[in-house]
Amino acid sequence: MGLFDRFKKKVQPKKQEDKSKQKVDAELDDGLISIEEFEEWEQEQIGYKFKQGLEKSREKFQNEINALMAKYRTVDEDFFEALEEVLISADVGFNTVMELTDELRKEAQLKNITDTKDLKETIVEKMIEIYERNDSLSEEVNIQSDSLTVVLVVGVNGVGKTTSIGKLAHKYKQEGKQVMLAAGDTFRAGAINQLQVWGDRVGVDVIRQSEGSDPAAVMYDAVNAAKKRGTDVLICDTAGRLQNKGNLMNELSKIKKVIQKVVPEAPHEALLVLDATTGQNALTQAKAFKEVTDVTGIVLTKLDGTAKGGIVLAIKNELGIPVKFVGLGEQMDDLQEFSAENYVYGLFADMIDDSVDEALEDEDNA
Ligand SMILES: Nc1nc2c(ncn2[C@@H]2O[C@H](COP(=O)(O)OP(=O)(O)OP(=O)(O)O)[C@@H](O)[C@H]2O)c(=O)[nH]1
Ligand SMILES: [Mg+2]
Repeated sequence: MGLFDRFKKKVQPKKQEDKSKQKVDAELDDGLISIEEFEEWEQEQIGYKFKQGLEKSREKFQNEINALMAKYRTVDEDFFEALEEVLISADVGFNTVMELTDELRKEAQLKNITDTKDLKETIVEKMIEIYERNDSLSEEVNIQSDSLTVVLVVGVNGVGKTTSIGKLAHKYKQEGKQVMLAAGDTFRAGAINQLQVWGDRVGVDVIRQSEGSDPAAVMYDAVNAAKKRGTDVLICDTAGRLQNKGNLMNELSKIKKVIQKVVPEAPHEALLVLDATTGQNALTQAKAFKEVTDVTGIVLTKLDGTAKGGIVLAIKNELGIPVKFVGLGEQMDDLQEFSAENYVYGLFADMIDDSVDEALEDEDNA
């Protein structure tokens, strides 16, 4: 099934939602549901979250691509070079851009596309294709269904580790799981309290020791407590120091060792948090962390704060680590499981909606 057919399926229920909005409006008189309630419900839709969170990227990307198509009307080498520039400026990553445009060149030739406007859909399709190509990388989060799951969260200072842990705790608690947090960042002043605030907000226990104590000791306590209390998911905060690779490597391997004393197959996930607004620097951090520990997935935060959302493609394609979660805002439910389809929808929503509308109209007229 082609990409746009998949989106058609996605958008059709949305059209029904529009209808239900009319119904909602009708019911308003009866005082059954308020506009606020409807908006709240609308905002809970996941596609909508991606659309909202990627607004900055979408605006920049769509404006630039539209400008490009207005300037270059025929598909030629000048057009491809200008397209490469647009993609690189969106942080898609040099190698990924080259791969993408090479394939677009071939596809244009194969399908005999000469008008740049007719290449729009193909650009979107190729982006998803490149993303999904390396399918051995599962985006699925390794959560045990019947025993303790330990999630270790690592990353440099300020990328959003603690915030993401709070949001993750909220997510799993919402799913009915018993969640516990471990305050493993004993290094930065205030870090333990910051995690405690999240624990209180979400309503989950935080295992902590005093500032400056050994993070491995905190983890050991936490895993034991989690096991004893029958916790489902234990999420561990860590300090984000990369200034000294040797130290970091020692610290992380010590933490892993003590966790494994209690749960041999743990940690089930070692999530590296990267800040999308730092662009290519995020890739450099990921490479450095890959050298010191086994990273099982990426949490890409602050996508809502950048117009360069193309970084997701670069991460997957150039690092070979799956993006498992994305941060799309500062609210508790703004951390979402990553989906290539929702992501690309967020990047091109207006264009996709238009194209799907056209297709639906054609169907209606047929
Ligand atoms: N807009 C936005 N802000 C975010 C997101 N994730 C985190 N932040 C903000 O980023 C800032 C840093 O987040 P923290 O969670 O404290 O980062 P950290 O990695 O734990 O930092 P250290 O403990 O200092 O290493 C906070 O102001 C968060 O609100 C996101 O997805 N979107
Ligand atoms: Mg922190």
